[in-house]
Amino acid sequence: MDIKEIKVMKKILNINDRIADELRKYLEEKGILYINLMSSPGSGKTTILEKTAENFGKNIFVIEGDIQTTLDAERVSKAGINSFQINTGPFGGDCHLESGWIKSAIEEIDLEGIEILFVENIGNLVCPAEFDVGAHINTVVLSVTEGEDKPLKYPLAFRNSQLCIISKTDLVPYLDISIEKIKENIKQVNPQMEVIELSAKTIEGFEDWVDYLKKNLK
Ligand SMILES: Nc1nc2c(ncn2[C@@H]2O[C@H](COP(=O)(O)OP(=O)(O)O)[C@@H](O)[C@H]2O)c(=O)[nH]1
Ligand SMILES: [Mg+2]
Repeated sequence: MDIKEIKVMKKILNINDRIADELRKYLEEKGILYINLMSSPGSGKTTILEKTAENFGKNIFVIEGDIQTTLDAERVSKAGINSFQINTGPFGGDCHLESGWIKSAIEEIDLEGIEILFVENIGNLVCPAEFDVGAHINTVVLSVTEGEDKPLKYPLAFRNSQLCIISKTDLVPYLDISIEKIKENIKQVNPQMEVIELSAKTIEGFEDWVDYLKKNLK
C-alpha cells in the first residue's frame, strides 16, 4: 500500500494573517495600543473593561465579539466606553473573530483621541487563539474558578499571548485552588508570559493592570 505524505515546511501567509499584519502596523502608526482579550465565557472580560474605564480612563474603544446579542456592547457603553458589536450568529455562528472583520469595523469607527483599542473576543479558549487579529498584545483572562490545569489543557491561547490576567482573585478563599500552581502551569507553556492577578470586584491588583496599560501605550 502506498502512503502519500505531504510535508508542509512553511506556513503560507494566509489572508487572515496578511490583514492582521496590516492592522498591527496601521494602529502602531496611529499611536493606538491594540489589545485582544481572549478567554472562556464568564472569566470577567467585560467587567475588566468596565473597570478599566473607571481606573484608566474613557479614551478607549471596544470591539465586542459575540455569537449573539449586543449585551456586552451595552454594558461597556453604560460604563462610558464607545463600542462596536460584531455578531457572528447571522453568518454561521463562528466561535472566533477574524482580522478582516476587525478591519471592516475599524473602517466604520472614529478612533480620534483613542489611546487603546480592545477586542473582546468571543468567549472560547480554543478557536480565537487560532486566528491572529493583529493585536499588539494578546491577553488571556483566566479566572480562578476555572482550575489550575487550564494553561496545560488549552496551551495555544497561552502560547500565542503575551499576558495572562488571573481574574476573580477575591474568590480564592472559597476555592481549593493555588494561584502559584496556575502560574507554574503558565510558565510550563509560555515561560515569557507576563501575569497580572486581579479582582475586578474588589479592584485589588487593578493598579498593576493600569500600570501595564500605561507602560505599553504607543
Ligand atoms: N467575584 C467576582 N466576580 C466577577 C469578577 N469579575 C467578573 N465577575 C462576575 O463574573 C460574571 C461574568 O463576568 P463577565 O465580565 O460578563 O465575563 P466575560 O464573559 O468574560 O465577559 C459576572 O457575573 C461578573 O459579575 C471578579 O473579579 N470577582
Ligand atoms: Mg463579555
